[in-house]
Amino acid sequence: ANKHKPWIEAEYQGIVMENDNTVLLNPPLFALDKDTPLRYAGEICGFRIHGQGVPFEAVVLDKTTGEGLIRAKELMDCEAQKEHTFTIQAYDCGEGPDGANTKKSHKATVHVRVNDVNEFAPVFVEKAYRVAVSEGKLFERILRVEAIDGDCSPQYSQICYYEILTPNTPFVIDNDGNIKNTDKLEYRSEHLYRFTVTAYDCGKKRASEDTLVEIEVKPMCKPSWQGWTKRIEYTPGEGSMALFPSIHLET
Ligand SMILES: [Ca+2]
Ligand SMILES: [Ca+2]
Ligand SMILES: [Ca+2]
Repeated sequence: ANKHKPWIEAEYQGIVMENDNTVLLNPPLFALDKDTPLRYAGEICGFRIHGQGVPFEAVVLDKTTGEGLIRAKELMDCEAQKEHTFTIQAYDCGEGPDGANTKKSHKATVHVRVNDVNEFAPVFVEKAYRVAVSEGKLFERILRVEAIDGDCSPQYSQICYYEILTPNTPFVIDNDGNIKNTDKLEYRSEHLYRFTVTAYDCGKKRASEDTLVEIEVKPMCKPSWQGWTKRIEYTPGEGSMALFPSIHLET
């Protein structure tokens, strides 16, 4: 007779690497049956997975010990789905070879997390950046460049470093992509700076394409007199006349 139903834990945590299908389960999957060592009634014949479109299957490795494993039916894609939750149930072999009167365990919850693989390189939002700044000033920030990354985890999708590749520029970039000048720029010596910048994700994968930054230097306006003309019309006998009524110094 088959007196007892199999027993499994209430909950399991699984980890599967992206692009793989082996699930590491904690705790390991063992279905226990108190009818052991009775043949059939004390043996585990299978696991059943419940849930809609669950891309996992469970197989029995050893009928006698009730050891089983869960594996993905297809290669996992972290970018498509990071976590899968489903339920699993064990059943014994019943009362004979025909599998009559099998008993099922309760349903256990399984959470499987997909671990990210660093497949994507950072990509700059803009192919090139151009900005114009006044000469003679030190700026807190001239512009910000930004790269994004398609991986699913912070480690492999966040940008950890930006780097100016062109040597000897009077600019620095911080880890958020903010660019500032290290020296006051002078229109007389350089009208336009061009340099390339790259980015690395926190897994040290470099951007597939660098971006170009162009910084145009605008001359400061020199102070000059405005509102005067070289020629003045004066009709004799009109008395006094202001020479340049709207003259002012523009800076
Ligand atoms: Ca049993
Ligand atoms: Ca990445
Ligand atoms: Ca990935």
